[in-house]
Amino acid sequence: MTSSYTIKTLIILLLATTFISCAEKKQKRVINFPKTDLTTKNLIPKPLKMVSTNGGFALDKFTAIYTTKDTADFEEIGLFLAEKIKAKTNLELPVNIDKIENIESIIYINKSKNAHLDGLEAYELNINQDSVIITSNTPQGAFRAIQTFRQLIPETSNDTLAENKIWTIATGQIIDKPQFEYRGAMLDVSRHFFSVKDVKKYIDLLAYYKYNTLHLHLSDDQGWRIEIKSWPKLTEIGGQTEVGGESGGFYTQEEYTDIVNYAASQYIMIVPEIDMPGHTNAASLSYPILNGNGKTLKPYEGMRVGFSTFDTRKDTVYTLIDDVVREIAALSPGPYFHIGGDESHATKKEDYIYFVNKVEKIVQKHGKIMIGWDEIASADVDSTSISQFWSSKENAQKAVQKNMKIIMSPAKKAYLDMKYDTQSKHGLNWAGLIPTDTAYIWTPESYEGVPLKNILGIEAPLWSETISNIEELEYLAFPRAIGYAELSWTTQENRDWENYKIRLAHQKPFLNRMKVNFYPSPLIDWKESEEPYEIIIKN
Ligand code: TNX
Repeated sequence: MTSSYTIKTLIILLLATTFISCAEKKQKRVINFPKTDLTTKNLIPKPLKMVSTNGGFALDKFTAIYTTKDTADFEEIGLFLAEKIKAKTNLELPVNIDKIENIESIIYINKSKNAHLDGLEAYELNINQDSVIITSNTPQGAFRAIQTFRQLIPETSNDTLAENKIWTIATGQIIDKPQFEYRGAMLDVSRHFFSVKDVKKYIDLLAYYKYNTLHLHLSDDQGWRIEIKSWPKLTEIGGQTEVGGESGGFYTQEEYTDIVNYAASQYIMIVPEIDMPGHTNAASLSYPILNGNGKTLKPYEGMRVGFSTFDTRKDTVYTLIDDVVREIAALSPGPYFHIGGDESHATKKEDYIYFVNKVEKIVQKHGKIMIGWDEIASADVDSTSISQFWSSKENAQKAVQKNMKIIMSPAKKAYLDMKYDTQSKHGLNWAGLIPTDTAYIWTPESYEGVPLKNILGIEAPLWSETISNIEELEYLAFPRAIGYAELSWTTQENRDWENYKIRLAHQKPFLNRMKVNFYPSPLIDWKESEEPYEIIIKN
């Protein structure tokens, strides 16, 4: 036990005695809860360990939130929780307010070395009769714990007393940490552009299910989506098109930074991707000197891939890439820069290898770790670079031989843009149909012979050829993205489709409240809000 742990324990005890004595002065009320069971709550992703103590914690207007104050992060997490509690229950809970008259229970977000677990995102949640104690050594862990707590708050209160509504939280202990350190979703903002507002909503939903990464596919044949100050035509020309001839669009550097900061406030990192040397029609249209396929350039608003390439033997190409990586890297605090590298069918093999080798050095020069689609493993890449497995088992094996880490995104299982079934309103089917159960029932830990030790995590890509607004995005992403959250957080022994299916069914009230246009998969017996607990209050 560290000394800071002891001090914090004392603070808690002090708070506890103070609020109990306040409560005594104003006549302590007694609440009789029915028997609860924390272990059967509909949490996604399912936590590592749960113990039920069968009692109740009353979340109501007499609850206050306290946090460790020596670091601003924890206080912000407390404010985030207060905001989410307000949105769900309309309760306005004070955060770190000294005056604690009328307080009967506390939620304490405590920065401390966890007694049971370590790891960047590990946390412990202890729910007692009068206190909820969240413990983590990091703000990441505390933030993930808050998501668990949000999910434990019932959608409806007991309505026996309209004056003092109580949301009963089952008591017990949760000890939790993720299986994989990289838990991502990818959004293609190139084939169709999505506004900052849409991206923020997606971030809110991903954060609720403990994702920690959003990869943005910022360039492709159909559009270049991020302002590059040193090469302005990339957006002035390359940003004006999208699939189907609609209007295109791009993020200014300020808007991109706004997305990065918004994501960071929910402990989500943005991984920027500039796809090259193929998928570069929009870039070459903006600066024709980059073009390497020898054909006349035209704006491209179709869906076919594999026809474009940079001229890998021109210095100007690398000058541009150096500037692009430099400008984007400076705006992206995360460790990664994604260079695409997929489906470069118009690039000769030796040119492709030459290109990837050179670009890897540029990415490293700007202080980032390179990620690329699985094809990059055919170049002489470093073991520190990361391969994203989407289709080729052979490429995945090459990455393993090079001792690279791999992000698992196999198209047949993890592509959010595949149709659910033949009736699906949006989506493609080249990798097969992916109904909600197929998306969940696979084992990333041992998929296609990739050893667990090489797996950095899982990412679910959402390509946007067939979707152009947030409703369509939500239709393809939900509910499947919820399953990928569990696959990447929860260990294999704690996963089970029959059990998951029930927990998923109970996500409907949340998805409705968030106005998510999810696909109501017929495989799921979707549930409305549960009946609130019958509780008896004696004053
Ligand atoms: C393949 S996956 C692609 C994308 C398409 C997607 C459509 C990958 C690395 N390349 O360019 O948008 O299929 O599902």
